Amino acid sequence: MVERNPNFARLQAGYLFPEIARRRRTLLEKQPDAKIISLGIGNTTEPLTPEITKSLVDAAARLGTADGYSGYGDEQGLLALREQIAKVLYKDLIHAEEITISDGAKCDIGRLQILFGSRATVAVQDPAYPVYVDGSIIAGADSGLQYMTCRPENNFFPDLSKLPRVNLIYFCSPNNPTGAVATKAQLVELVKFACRNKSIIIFDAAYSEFIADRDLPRSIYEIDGADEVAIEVNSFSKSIGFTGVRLGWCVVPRKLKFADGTEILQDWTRVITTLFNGASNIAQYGGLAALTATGRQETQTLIAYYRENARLIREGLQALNIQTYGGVNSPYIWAHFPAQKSWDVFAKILNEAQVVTTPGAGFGPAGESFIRFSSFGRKADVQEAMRRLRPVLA
Ligand code: PGU
Repeated sequence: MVERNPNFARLQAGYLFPEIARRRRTLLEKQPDAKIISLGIGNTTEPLTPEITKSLVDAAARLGTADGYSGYGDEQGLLALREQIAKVLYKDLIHAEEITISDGAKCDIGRLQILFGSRATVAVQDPAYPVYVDGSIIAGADSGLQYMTCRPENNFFPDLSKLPRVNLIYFCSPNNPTGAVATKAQLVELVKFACRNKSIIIFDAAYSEFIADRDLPRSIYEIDGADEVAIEVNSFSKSIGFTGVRLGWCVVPRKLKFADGTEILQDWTRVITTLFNGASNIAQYGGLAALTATGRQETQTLIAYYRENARLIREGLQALNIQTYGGVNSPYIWAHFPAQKSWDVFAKILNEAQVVTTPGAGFGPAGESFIRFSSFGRKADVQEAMRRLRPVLA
């Protein structure tokens, strides 16, 4: 018999979102006619936009011709796409050669965990996207895991003076699940802390396109010195609805070095070339189209749609005297239910309103008593969900 990898025994139950899907199925078994609305998982619902759809179709059609066919590409991704990301999204703050194209931010987070291995010490925001903790546990990098509490009392920014020295600091802004966006001053503090402690920040900017406020940083590289201490992951999932198409990227600046002086990019490239054969060529042409002037406009329209949903949820909850956070420069609304258990509130909302949410406790201990509402949904469904919630939460 093969011995089970002991790391798996240390994971808490199943991954959060399949667990929520299981509870939804249980309700459907009991009430097959229930018209369930999901404001749970952050999964996009709106169709791909015209310019991007056309580029995907064209790319697929080219593959059906003798001249246009291509097989494996560069593992790092299409150079044209890397160049456009550097230019359009980073205003050349970083270089194309520092960008690798991937099949999504989650996949890159997993590969980064392979890069740093089981000896890395880790800090995560609490609450946080579960992949940082669960992935660290699977990689065996969870001994001494530090939780950086992020609650309304500290404006969802951790007290770094309490954090011991760690190798890796996962930081997500706009934050999943709290919806908080770090200010420039806060990120300056974070970067200085990482410089002082020789830590590496893994900055997850998957929701950066939701930032409307021009004073808020969209990338960690807007902060001086970040290119010496930070890796950034990002994705086309939420900005252009590529959750199913799959396309993302990772920035590993050349200035980032291991203790022995090796460029981290060198080993990252080794991971990519060994364990990943590159993102879909069709998807990459979709990404290129998203970075044209028309593609950028379409992205803004799509984001505006979800942002309007976020407003409806925020204002709907506030009208019920529920304290909410986020949902302005972020697709997530973080609602507070003091003195209640988040799984209980989740169950009440699911059973009495047939609305799926995400219980805050699923994101870490500091998420207890909070519920995350996702604005990814159809507007009519969001409106209906808010109507149903009124009698249940009033
Ligand atoms: N990073 C953050 C912070 C996320 O919230 C998500 C998706 C991802 C990365 C994944 O990006 P991809 O580029 O699509 O891989 N979070 C969603 C979906 C659930 C999940 O397990 O990824 C959520 O509801 O939190």
